[in-house]
Amino acid sequence: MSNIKLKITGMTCEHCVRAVAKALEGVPGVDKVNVTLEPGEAVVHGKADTAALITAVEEEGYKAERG
Ligand SMILES: [Cu+2]
Repeated sequence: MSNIKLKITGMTCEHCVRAVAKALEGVPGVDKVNVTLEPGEAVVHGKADTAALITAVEEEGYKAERG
């Protein structure tokens, strides 16, 4: 069990926050996510692959990097 923190770029409102959270929740190994708009960040609890998390966010149209 570990936490992975991601910097998310491109979120502008709560709708974006929910879209990113939903995308991250769909990645295997994710237990819980906490996404914030200000700052644009996601903390992912579980044992998911970081690259898979970044890909999931990018598929929603946002940019993610390890933060
Ligand atoms: Cu939005």
